[in-house]
Amino acid sequence: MARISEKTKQTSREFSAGAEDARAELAAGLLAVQARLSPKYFYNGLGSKLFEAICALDEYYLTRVEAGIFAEFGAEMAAAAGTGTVLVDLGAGNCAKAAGLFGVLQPQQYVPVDISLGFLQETVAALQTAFPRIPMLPVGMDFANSFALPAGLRRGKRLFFYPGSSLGNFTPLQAAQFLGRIRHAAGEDGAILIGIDLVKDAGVLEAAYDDALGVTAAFNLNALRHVNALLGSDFVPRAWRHVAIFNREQSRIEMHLEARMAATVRWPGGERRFAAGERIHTENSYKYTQRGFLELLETSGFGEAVCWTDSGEKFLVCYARAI
Ligand code: AVI
Repeated sequence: MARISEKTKQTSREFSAGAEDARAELAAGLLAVQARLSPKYFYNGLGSKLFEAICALDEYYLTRVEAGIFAEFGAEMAAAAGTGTVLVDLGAGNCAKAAGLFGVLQPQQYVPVDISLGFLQETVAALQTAFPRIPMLPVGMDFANSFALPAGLRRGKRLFFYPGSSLGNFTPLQAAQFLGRIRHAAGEDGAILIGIDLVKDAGVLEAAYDDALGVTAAFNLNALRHVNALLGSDFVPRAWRHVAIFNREQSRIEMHLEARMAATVRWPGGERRFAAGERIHTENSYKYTQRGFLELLETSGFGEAVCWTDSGEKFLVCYARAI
């Protein structure tokens, strides 16, 4: 019989404790007066592919417009940030956005950070072949709640890269706390290069989150399949409808799943009855004005910002240094 090492036992205990935590979090969200589901449950295998498809949609201008800003102003960004930085890419995914800036930024080290280390290591292996002179240090970390950079980071100016308006998925308070943690990790001479979506016409925003092909609807509904797999619940995705609305007062797109008819959802140790029309809140995507975003950066310890936008002022990219 094969022996299980102490390390393996510990890892599997940690793993099942993690699964238990996820089940407790999911059940608590489903039983809340206003039922909710964290947007992190969008991203199982299919969900990640659906998100990639969203980024290619006509209506989802964010990715396209941000890429245009990087293409047009990349050299100015490098002039502001300087070359030879330690480039820490938060939520790196396939690393494509940062890799597009390697030419101008010429980092002395590239540190992509993402939840899934396995996927990141595969991506970095391919990237390393294309950029053999840039040392790369992939890090698997759920950086939304805590932040600890590994030993092995080179000395020198740290440039944190956080594109894609991912900050918009935090509440403004969480966003300030998150930026504060980055500021701490950046050190005295560190800086941030960050992309954020801007407030605009509700019709444009709602179309971006409720596209004609129904890809975002599938992305939202797929979270129920993911929850079924994790919690053992019996959600029937067909019985739910995708809803995306712009809440102007809160300056955020809200995504919900709305029960098409009354239904009781059961899982081991719990159940919830949903009335027809009742909703599960699945995501907020906050939209900022340039002024509001600069204030947020300042309250989080970043200043002297230089910002770039597109001709339609849809999206904003800012470089700001630790102050
Ligand atoms: C990842 N995040 C920035 C996306 C957004 O726009 O808030 C997630 C998303 N949700 C629906 N479409 C895209």
